[in-house]
Amino acid sequence: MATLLVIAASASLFVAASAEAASSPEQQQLVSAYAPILMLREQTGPCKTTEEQYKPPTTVRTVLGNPRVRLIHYAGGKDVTVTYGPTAAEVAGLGDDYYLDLPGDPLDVQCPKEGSYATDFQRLRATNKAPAITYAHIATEPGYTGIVVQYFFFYYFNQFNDLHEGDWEGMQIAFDADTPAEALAQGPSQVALFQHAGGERADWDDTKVQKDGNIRSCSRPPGRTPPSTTTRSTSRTGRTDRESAATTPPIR
Ligand SMILES: [Ca+2]
Repeated sequence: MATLLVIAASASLFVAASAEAASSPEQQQLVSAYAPILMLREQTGPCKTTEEQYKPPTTVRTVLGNPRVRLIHYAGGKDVTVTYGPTAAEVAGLGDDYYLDLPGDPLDVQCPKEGSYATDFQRLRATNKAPAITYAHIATEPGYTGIVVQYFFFYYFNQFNDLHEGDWEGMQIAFDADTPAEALAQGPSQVALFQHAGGERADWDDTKVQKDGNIRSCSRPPGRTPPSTTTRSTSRTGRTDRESAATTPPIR
């Protein structure tokens, strides 16, 4: 099973149709039942790197098809421009000697100058090209029982300890079930959050999953490095927190 759904993360969940979506009602229901509501630090200025400059997580179309983005092939010791505004079909299957080059230099960000990542992203938002989007994927793995619902969040730029163009964060909820209908009936068995090279996993009913009414928060183990984003993920039936060093209150 490999169904790609696209949903919008907002206070009122909206399930958007997409060319990739060929899902059953049970799959849609399962993805929607546990759809996260993200809470991110409020931004008080476009260039404040202690705040979330790249909210909300958005569509990959901020990059794919963007005529200001180049597809580069590193060949013969040189960067060679293949095309501008590459599509998903054009980048699919390429080797690691290809990469996408967004306008700007991650090591020399000159916000709010024209061409900086934050100002570019603000422009995308202002022209309705960066809507709030969560990607959802129902997955199985050969040799393993159960299914998982994965939620992926795409950010135009990563502003944290390391700086890079484009950034994926994510979470998944595991079910000891063979079908989405069974998963809906049984509920989750585990939850995992992941970012960069790290992550955290917990049984859905693990003692460190603290219940607060019908809301549950997954605590961060002592000594863990804070994640790269200021995201708090919430589902209708449970909540998992990703702490942040930022001090501004989160917004939904
Ligand atoms: Ca660049």
